Amino acid sequence: MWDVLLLDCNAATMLGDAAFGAIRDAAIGIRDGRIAYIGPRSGSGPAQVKRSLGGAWVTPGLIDCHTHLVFAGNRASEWDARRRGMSYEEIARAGGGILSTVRATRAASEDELVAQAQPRLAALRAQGVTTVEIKSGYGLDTETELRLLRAAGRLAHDMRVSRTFLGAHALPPECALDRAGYVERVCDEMIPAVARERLADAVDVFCETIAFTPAETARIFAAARARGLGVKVHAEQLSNSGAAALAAECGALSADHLEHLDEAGISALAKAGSVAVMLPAAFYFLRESRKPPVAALRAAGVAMAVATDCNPGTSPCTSPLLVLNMACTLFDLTPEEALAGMTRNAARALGLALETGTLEVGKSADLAIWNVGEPAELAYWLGADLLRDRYFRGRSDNEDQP
Ligand code: DI6
Ligand code: FE
Repeated sequence: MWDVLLLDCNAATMLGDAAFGAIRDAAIGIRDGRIAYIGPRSGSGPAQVKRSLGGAWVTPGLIDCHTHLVFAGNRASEWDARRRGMSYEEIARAGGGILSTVRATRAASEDELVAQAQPRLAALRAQGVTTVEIKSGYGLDTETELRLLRAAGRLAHDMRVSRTFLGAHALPPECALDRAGYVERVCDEMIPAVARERLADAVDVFCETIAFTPAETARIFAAARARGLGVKVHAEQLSNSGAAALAAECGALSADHLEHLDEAGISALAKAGSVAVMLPAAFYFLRESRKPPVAALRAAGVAMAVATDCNPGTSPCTSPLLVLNMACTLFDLTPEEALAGMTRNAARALGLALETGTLEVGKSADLAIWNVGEPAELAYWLGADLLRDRYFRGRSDNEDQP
């Protein structure tokens, strides 16, 4: 006997040979928060509650596997300066950019950080997100970095939150003349504290000419590995530094951005099984022109994920559905690749592939239910309100409904 049986629906399981792993006229049985049955209606059994979905499509709950959702303030004025001709690098070198958000974030309490992040998280939820990754990186000192991760942990209501420590996001102003000293603090003070208090699952580094070098990145990855934390990297966004290959060799869960990724980087990701995370909203917002090598990644069999990169500087985006469209329109993914990038492959990028990301018996019943005629419409409409319901661990957002 199942707790809930969903009927009159089509399921995009994101598994198997059919496009989107589709099962038409499907039934989904849920027991103890997990998927207990997914298949044709004819194979389903008794349940305490039956819900008819009126022909809607059910997909895995969306997974936004790369965000910087917790921060204070915003950078609308900086965006305006860029619009008038200043570059992101120029703003960063002039002490703006990430460091202006760091100033606002250091001045904010944990409660304020939670309160400011909540509407952004609500926007993701309203578009079917059931798992979100949240990075620190706007504190750049031990106390504020830990505060950001604690605030992120408090957002885990009706939503799975995977936390990533990104202390190596920028050099803090007080360490401007002591790069080595800051990297040492990240490795010897911050990562041990994060691991001790179990405040993050992984460690990320912004490896870029305006941030950290490959040698510094390697050192930080070694410290993360030594504490049993996963690694991921912001790589080849504005230039090619070989960071994706470096991360792959450390067994990275993912390498993210990748506009300037080269052949060596592609083979390294393929060999390691690391996920390539596409962030088209940042590409759009920075008016970049160089696209990530999607065709070569596809040919090499590298799994691709897609995420919002929600952050105040380069991607103030809280719309995963818009990002699905951008992945197709700007980066040439197919609608099916884009959706796999926000479900199955995004779960892999977070090390959560056994728990969520596909509609499969045994996985958490994390579902998004959509008012669309075909799943490709999820990547097609711009700004439409498509979500009918969402289940997290078997619980509907409209739990009162019959
Ligand atoms: N890459 C990005 O796109 C963001 N961080 C990063 O490492 C930008 C963050 C910001 O500008 O606030
Ligand atoms: Fe980012």
